[in-house]
Amino acid sequence: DPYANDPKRHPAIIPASSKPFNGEPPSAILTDNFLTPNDLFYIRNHLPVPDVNLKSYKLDISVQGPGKFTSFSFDDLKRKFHKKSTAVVLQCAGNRRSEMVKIKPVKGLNWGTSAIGNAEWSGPCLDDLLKQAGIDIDQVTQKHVLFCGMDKDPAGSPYEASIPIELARLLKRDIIVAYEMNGQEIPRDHGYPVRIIIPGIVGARQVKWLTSIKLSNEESMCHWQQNDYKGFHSSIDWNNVNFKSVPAIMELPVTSAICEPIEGTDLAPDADEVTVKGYAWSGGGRGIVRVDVSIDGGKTWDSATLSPPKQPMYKTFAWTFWEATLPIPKNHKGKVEIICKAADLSYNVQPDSVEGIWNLRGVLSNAWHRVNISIPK
Ligand code: MTE
Ligand code: MO
Repeated sequence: DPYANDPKRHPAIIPASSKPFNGEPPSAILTDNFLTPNDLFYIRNHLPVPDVNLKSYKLDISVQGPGKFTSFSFDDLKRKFHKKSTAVVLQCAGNRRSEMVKIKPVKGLNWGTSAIGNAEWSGPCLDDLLKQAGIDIDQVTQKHVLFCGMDKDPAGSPYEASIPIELARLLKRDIIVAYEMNGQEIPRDHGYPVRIIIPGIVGARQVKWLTSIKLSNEESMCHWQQNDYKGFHSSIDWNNVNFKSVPAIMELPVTSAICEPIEGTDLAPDADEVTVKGYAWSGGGRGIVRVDVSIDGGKTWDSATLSPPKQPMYKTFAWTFWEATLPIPKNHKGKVEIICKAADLSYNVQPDSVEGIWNLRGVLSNAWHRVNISIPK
């Protein structure tokens, strides 16, 4: 069993699959901590978790063509470079897929609203590493940066992802070659000893168990770069899908979710208000400017109070928690629907329903989030 050596997981993590292991924390736990505790951070593995020996660990850097080649030990990464720390959200492209499944079945893990987490990642920035290797990212002619992991499929192919060179330039000093997660060594499930953190983009490119970085003329040929993690309209099915027709998902769209109260909560019969809490986040470092909440199914709205992270609005890589206390409508019939929706710095908003964004793989599920609660009479 290639999974026999996988690490133990916190009992609160709700499994979505066991081999490979995938799981998310209960949503009400998420809003307890701005920095999601390491053992409660969602886990998204495609393959068995590698067991990496720190002494023999090497990070290889290479450039296609000139073949420039450098290698760093774990000690090099820790001692030779300035250590940068940033709070960055990782979110799986499939977060909130379970809402899409209700419209029509899709292929993928049945994630709730917690395939997302926010951690402080520390390590050298990619630009410093490349400079040390004699590579100026603004000058190279290669078009992609490839990140290769140490986890392999039965045929021996590793998990790999890539980003376009323009994105690497844009995020130049924000990309972290991380060896710490929330001030501790990165747990095995999250990429021990080293993973790449590319702020503002989809989880799938945040390669764990990082073993090499390559500047290349072609993007990664890995299955999860080429034939997965792409978005399509709702008439594309598994018979007519052409994965070559659209680019790999990078920056994610604006999203928000209600973490408390949870679906099906019973309030006290005499409750006259309810406190609602959740998260909001957008890709590309776009800060959150507004979270709107409704307790009457979207007829009227209130503004939630935001707790923005201390990051610049154009480089808001962490999430924004929000909270609102809403009066229970007098004419409620024993049930109310709470809704939240966020706007980001570009005034991008969330779609009001899942129908219009349904896609065969159940990714990019960012419709208004709805939670139904009861007030017994
Ligand atoms: N990196 C490797 N090497 N192998 C993987 O399976 N999964 C990716 C990404 N990096 C993956 C990987 C996906 S799809 C996501 S959403 C994030 O890691 C999840 O990171 P986490 O498990 O630390 O939450
Ligand atoms: Mo993912």
